[in-house]
Amino acid sequence: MSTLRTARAVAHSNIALCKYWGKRASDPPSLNLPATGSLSLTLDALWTETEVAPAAQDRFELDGAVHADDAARKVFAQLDRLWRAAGHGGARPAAAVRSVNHLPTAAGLASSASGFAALTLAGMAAMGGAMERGPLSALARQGSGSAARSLWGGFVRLDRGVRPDGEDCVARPLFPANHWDVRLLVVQTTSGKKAIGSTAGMERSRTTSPYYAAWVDGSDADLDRAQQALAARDLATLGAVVEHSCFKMHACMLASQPPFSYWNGTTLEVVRALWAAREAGLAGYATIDAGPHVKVLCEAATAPALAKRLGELPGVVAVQTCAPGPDASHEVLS
Ligand code: 2P0
Repeated sequence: MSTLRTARAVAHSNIALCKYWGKRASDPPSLNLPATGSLSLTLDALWTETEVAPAAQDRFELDGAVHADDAARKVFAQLDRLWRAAGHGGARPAAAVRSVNHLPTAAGLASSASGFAALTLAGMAAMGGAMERGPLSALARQGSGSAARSLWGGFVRLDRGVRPDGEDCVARPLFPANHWDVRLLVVQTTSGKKAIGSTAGMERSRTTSPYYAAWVDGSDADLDRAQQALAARDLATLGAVVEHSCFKMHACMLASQPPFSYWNGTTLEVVRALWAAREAGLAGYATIDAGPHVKVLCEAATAPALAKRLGELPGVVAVQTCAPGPDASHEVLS
């Protein structure tokens, strides 16, 4: 088949409980191989829906607006990659990509995980290629590292792998969404423009932070401990690993030259209030990504009280409560 069909996919966002930060050397660099493995929770309330259809020329529409920028270039580079992986030769047919992010308005939450996962599924389905999730995860990773994890629901692990071609750097589901009734509170703090993109931030950490080697060295042990705690549904043990992974990653950024941080003042106030709440018997554990928002892992029963308490802090714009989300899905429409 050298033409495209029309296919649509839905992929949910994910938050890393053990973080990916830094890339290992790869040839070509577009393999996008992580220096650390990661472990994530897929979220029910945040997702991207993407349709790939034949068109007279390439066109990328995101949330109703046509883009011809760096984001569009990355989208079409991903379709080129999928075309080759599907076994087709020659030029890829032109495609219209329409994507809608169902993320809270202006939340400043990353959409690249759900976005590249949905694009990979819809694109491969439109091209008539194999839909096995493992190889698709390796392809999604090349669009964006965190996207490799968004093909599955529940709790997902992405090992860094050792092969130069990255074929063992593929995510896999550890536990389905119904394994454990946890919640992830997305505590949104007011946001300015990001100081530095995450790809550039990772590279600055790798090349200048004296803590980078320690960060990478500790990551496999964190993953194993987190997986064991997940299996046992042991929140205190898992939470300790989650915070350790998060704060090691942010310490690595602070120790870079020049230093950088994604936090604002409220970020730290939320963390301090969370720790105080924990002392008072409301157990929640913080993780923070390449942005100023705080994500809090807690049991379902604790979530309402914790959300209320953190939502009342000055500088907190909103608190969204997310449950474990489902697998990504796709359908071929015509
Ligand atoms: C993560 N982050 O594991 C980590 C934690 C941010 C902090 O993955 O360069 O957009 O496209 O592979 O996946 C954000 O970076 O980076 C990220 P690229 P990505 O979720």
